[in-house]
Amino acid sequence: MSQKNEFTLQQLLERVNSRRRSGDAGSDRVRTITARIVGDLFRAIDDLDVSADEFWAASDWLSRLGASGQMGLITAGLGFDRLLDIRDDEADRAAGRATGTPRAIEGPLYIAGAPLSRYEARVDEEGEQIPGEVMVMEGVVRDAQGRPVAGALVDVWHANEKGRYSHFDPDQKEFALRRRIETDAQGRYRFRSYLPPGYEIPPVGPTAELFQALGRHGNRPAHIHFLIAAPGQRVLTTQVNLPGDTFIDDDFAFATRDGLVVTLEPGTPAAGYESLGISAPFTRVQFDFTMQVARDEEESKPLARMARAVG
Ligand code: MBD
Ligand code: FE
Repeated sequence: MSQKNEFTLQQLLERVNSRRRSGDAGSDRVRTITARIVGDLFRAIDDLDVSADEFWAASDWLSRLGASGQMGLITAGLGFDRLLDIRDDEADRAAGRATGTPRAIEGPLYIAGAPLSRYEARVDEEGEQIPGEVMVMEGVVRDAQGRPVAGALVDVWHANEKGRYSHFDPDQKEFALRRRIETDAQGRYRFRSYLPPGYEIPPVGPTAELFQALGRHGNRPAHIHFLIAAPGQRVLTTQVNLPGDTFIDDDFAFATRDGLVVTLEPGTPAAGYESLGISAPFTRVQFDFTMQVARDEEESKPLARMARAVG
């Protein structure tokens, strides 16, 4: 009897990874990466003696993960987002590029197109009810030489008092706690909001399921996200952390960076901040951003990761 269709693991893997339709070039890059990942998984299943039940449970979990929209939580929680930052940092060091403000992961909760204003903004909603400690964050966007960058777009977003982000949370208005601020002629920006609490993954869903099984928590320390773009400058994606949070050195997304923990200045007098509706002492946060020179046009495009992925 001929042995045309009976395979060992290795023979099967070779076939899976070498099949192609004649005349259809496809993508060598996709083939290379797919072959590596499938091969690594074949070996993991074999080495760890993964049962059929375990395999199909994992497959079902992945289906539910995709349907739930929580893929971005899992990539962050399993360290992939930080890994990409580590690799970019290494590439910068190897290329001798000025580092400037450390990068920090974008995370899965950015939404493009937030309301835009010049120099200053209220990131929180105006109103009687102030859901946290009043904060003004302000500073200058600088280039690698320390010169102010006028007309930089500072995109800022953070969680509400319950640790939830607008757009994903049906209880918040569109673009709540999301704004874009264009720096003035001196490169300055400032905004009023309130000190946000930390974030916790949804308690029910595929992410919580995996983290439970891993015995891990799903907490991020209090943080504020930034995506800063200016002509000729490399887009800077980063976050600042508020000091004093229990999880500051135990972020489930591994995104805290030593250079990005800000100092709070409580009791700052209101004088000079009236245009932000401030009439009593408040907590000030001072933070300057230093950008890198863009090596090419691509590096200065103000695209978030979703836009990069599809475009
Ligand atoms: C967040 O708020 C966040 O910033 C990241 C990276 C992941 C989940 C929630
Ligand atoms: Fe966040």
